[in-house]
Amino acid sequence: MTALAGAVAATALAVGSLAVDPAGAQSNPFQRGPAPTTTSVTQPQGTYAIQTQAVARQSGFNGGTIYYPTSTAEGTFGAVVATPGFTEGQNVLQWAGRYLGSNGFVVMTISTNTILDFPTARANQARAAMTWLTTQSPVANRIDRNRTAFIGHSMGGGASLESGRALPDTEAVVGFQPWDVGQNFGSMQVPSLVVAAQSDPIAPKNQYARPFFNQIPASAEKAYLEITGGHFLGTGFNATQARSTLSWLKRYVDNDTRYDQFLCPPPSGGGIVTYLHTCPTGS
Ligand code: 9J3
Repeated sequence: MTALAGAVAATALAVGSLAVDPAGAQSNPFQRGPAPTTTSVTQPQGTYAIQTQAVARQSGFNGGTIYYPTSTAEGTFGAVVATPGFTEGQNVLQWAGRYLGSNGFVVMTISTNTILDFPTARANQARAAMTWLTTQSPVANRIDRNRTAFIGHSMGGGASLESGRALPDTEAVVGFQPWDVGQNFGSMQVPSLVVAAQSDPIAPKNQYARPFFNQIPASAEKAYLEITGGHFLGTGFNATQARSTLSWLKRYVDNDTRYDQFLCPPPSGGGIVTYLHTCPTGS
């Protein structure tokens, strides 16, 4: 179900126990954490204390690391599976585990079955990992399994787009310098953020990120963020890339419109070369 439908369902089930704001209006049941500021969203660490847990190889994927908020006081969190690129280990997405986990998501970075797997194999593994994370993992009860997202670098970014296309009930996808072959994302229904690097000879933006963005229909909601830098931008913390990633996930996984300010009007500065978007606003 979409996050919006989930909100309606959750509201119908949980009415009476939900927090109310001082004005008496019902608050967003998926909102987590304090209101963001222009400073907070560009820090490598958010406000939640997090714990990490190593995951051994499982059926369908090669294990990984879970980053999750220690607190259960606010209820469950959305789930994010993060997939690395060709020859890369899960460590390249440690920054995303720490940043997104400490901002209120349960994140699992995964290792792929072999480091040479191509994007479709990576996508299959990411979806297996999401199923395991949300139903069988030690943190499954900390997760709202109706609120999921896929992110990844390079072939892991292409894999994330493939997973979103395959699972239209996914809330959001983010691809960092995505790379893939033989794909068309014209049937995408999931809000998708595509992050390109300006100087990337491995996944040149005009061959990969930009056509992927163009293929995704505007009805899905989409953005193309091009930043100065090279192919490995997605393998470490970059404040501009992180801010847009967090805002995209908060907006679509958590319905959190407090982050609209970082999506529309579009961000500028911080190395942004081009930002194309469907400019989502409101709830
Ligand atoms: O995952 C990636 O960094 C994609 C790179 C790539 O050039 O694959 C070529 C086979």
